[in-house]
Amino acid sequence: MSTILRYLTSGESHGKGIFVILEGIPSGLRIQEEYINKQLKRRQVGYGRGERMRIEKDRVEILSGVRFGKTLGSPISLFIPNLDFKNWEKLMMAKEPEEEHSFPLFTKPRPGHADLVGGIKYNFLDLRNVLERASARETVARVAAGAVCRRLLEEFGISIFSRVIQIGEEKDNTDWQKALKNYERIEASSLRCGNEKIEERMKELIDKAKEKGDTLGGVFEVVVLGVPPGLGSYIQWDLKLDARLAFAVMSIQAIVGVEIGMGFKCAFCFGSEVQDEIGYTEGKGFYRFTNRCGGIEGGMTTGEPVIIRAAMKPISTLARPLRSVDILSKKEVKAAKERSDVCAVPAASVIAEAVVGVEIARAMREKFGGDSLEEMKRNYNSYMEYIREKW
Ligand code: EPS
Repeated sequence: MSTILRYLTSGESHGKGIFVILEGIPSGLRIQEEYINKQLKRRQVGYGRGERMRIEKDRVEILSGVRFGKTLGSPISLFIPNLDFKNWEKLMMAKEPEEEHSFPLFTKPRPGHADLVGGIKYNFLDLRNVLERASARETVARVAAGAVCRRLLEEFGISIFSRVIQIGEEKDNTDWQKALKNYERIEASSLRCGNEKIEERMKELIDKAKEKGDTLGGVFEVVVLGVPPGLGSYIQWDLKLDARLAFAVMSIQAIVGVEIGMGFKCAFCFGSEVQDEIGYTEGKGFYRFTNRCGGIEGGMTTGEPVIIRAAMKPISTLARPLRSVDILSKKEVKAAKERSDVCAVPAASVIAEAVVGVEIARAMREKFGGDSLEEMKRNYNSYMEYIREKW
């Protein structure tokens, strides 16, 4: 995978804040804090979110890489303060405490969380040192970086959408084309669900899980429109765009499966039911009769919409905790009970939009290069013209 566009995040869940350095955005791209904030806000909403979201009002500060509203081509650093830090200062300060102060150790690892293995690996008896960084609070940074990439993609007519298609057993079978026609509803829905009745049933499921002290996962779908053909490549394993998208989405906390297009269903169908037949008309050029492959063939975009779905497992912090073992006493205990969300699938779908945006932006930068946006556009336009004229 090329490093033409990359980002690094840092920050602990209850530390001072979350940081990201994004490198590889060409110069001359208009970007404002408000644009990023809009995306940060979309990540914060969602039925089933816990108390923390009432405390945080995520707002970004652009620290570098932008001057007079336009990118400089230099690394862009973004900072999002944790408003909850003021309640955690004593527990999360960077400097050594001046006087002895005692604080409770986190010693009861939660099954499914990074707590236990993280403690073993990094040699911590206070598992807070693990959970602070393993926490999905980190995803605020990905959404911030993704927002800048989304802004870049807009310049090329590329847009990214997402919706929730399943919570627990409750499914929305509407196909994406129909669902996108009603995208305002999805944006306004606290579950990012396009269907009011299904949404109600999903909410009931979440309420039931909450009553039982349990949590719920689900499935979301991300759609990318406007991608040119030929992003990614078949020539080397780590250049394949489907693999890169899967990696990016899988890296989001609690994601356990990713599929592209028909995905797993392909395994149960005949080839004739899976492949997308090719057509050609003068003027329009080559096209597909269907888009079962989800816009990617041979690790490259076909020019059709890119369709990605991912499964999120139920959050591992349970109000009615599961069995665990205290790492100090080695005695059986109930796992630690932290304040947490019951369901965060809608937030995960917005985070997935962001990481998909980064991958598509990177693939665009690989294909069209350019140190300035103008140069990148020139290269893009000449490629599109070549396709129109020759293909
Ligand atoms: C999280 C636990 C909760 C979530 C958090 C992710 O935080 P807290 O422990 O402070 O209640 O709210 O998500 C966010 C803070 C966020 O911004 O999404 C976890 O353990 O992963």
